Amino acid sequence: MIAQPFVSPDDIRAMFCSALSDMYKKEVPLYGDLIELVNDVNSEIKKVKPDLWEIGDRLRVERHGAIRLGTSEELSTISRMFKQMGMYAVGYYDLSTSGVPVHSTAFRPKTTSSLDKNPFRIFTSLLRTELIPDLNLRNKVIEILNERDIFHPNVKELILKSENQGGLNKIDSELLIEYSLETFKWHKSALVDEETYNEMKKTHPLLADVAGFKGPHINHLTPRTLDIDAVQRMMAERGIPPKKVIEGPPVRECPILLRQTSFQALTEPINFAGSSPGETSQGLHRARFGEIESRGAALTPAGHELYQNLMKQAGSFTPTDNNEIWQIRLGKIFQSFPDTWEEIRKQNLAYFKYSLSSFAQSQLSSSSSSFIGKGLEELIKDGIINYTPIVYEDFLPASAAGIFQSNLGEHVKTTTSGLNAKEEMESHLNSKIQDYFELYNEIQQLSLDQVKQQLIGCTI
Ligand code: OOG
Ligand code: NI
Repeated sequence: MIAQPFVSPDDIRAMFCSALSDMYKKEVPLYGDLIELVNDVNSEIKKVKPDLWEIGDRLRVERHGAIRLGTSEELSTISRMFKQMGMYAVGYYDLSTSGVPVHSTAFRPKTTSSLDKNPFRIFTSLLRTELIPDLNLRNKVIEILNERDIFHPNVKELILKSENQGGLNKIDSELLIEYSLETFKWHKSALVDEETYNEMKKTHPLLADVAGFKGPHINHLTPRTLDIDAVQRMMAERGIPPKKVIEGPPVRECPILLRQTSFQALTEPINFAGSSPGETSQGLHRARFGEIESRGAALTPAGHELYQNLMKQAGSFTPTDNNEIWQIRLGKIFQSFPDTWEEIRKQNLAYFKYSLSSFAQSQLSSSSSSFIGKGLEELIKDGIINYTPIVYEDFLPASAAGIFQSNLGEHVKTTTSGLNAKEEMESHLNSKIQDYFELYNEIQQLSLDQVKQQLIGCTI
């Protein structure tokens, strides 16, 4: 028998992303409407601005999703599952500082070629049961979570098989996707009875969402748009109720980081587990929504610091604000964040990819000596080297907390504790969480090294 070749993890991720998106479209038809709206807006923008730096082939398939897990064992298995799809833990987000009792990471591809192929990411939060103040409830939640198994047995077998043999063939890859969807699907039947559900919800709606169900249903998927302000305006016109405000920085000539908005979470009917066999009662649950994002340049630590300081100056969105007022306020404050790529680069606020200009390429064979002795700045000035911003592939903790809050409703904010939470998460992932600044820096440095190779003799 001829051995079948292994499918590349990048291809498995692309298949998984599209299967998950198809499943969610069926489960939440409004998400399908949102995708249509985003595709319409993106096609218009592409017509008017064909040279936009952020347009790539990946745009039509680009998504992120989010799940909320209950135990470290779940996190551990899911990280092994995502690894088969070329997704690794990048970035640590402690949301307990914003009053949400979880900490999170994002599983995503890391290399430029994998990102170009399909940048699918899943924002993955883990409930921190130690932040549940009532001890009885805390123990009850832990017990419920320890009893459930969110993975289909075939998934666990396939992960092991892939780990042992170094990959999966086509048939196994398809099976992995088929059975992994089981983990992310919606369960109309709650795992707990009405009383337990209400007790958890009263303490924090997140508890009910995580421990109240059989699995970590995907709670949103997010396509990427080239004009989030247009999508925000048009959502209401198309009967998609928008969130009040766009999270993140204001609209700019040079987009930075991440801007996000969503439609309000649906109120969905659920069946509680009966307290005696065969008996059920019904209730309503709010968790699932659709989100839109626009991505800009990845900022350096200095850029992030400036961003955070400016956001602090803006204060917080109050109930009397609306998106327009808020965006105008932000726009004014962000005047002190440079808005040309040249200035942003000179002040080292963002990461860039460097390449040889076509002019330089044509000169290479004839007179490469003319580059000798020149530094990066001079070569850029002379039109020898071009640069483009690197897209921000990650998340913003304050925006994430805003998204959580807007979709969970009002609740008591839990307090934070536990200094070593990140290390603890890493111990369950069996690896360090990748620092995203390091990743962007590597991509930037690699591009510089390549240019240097091409221009041997200059002193970049
Ligand atoms: C995750 C919210 C975070 C984002 O885009 O910032 C997120 C959640 O609600 O579970 O997806
Ligand atoms: Ni999101």
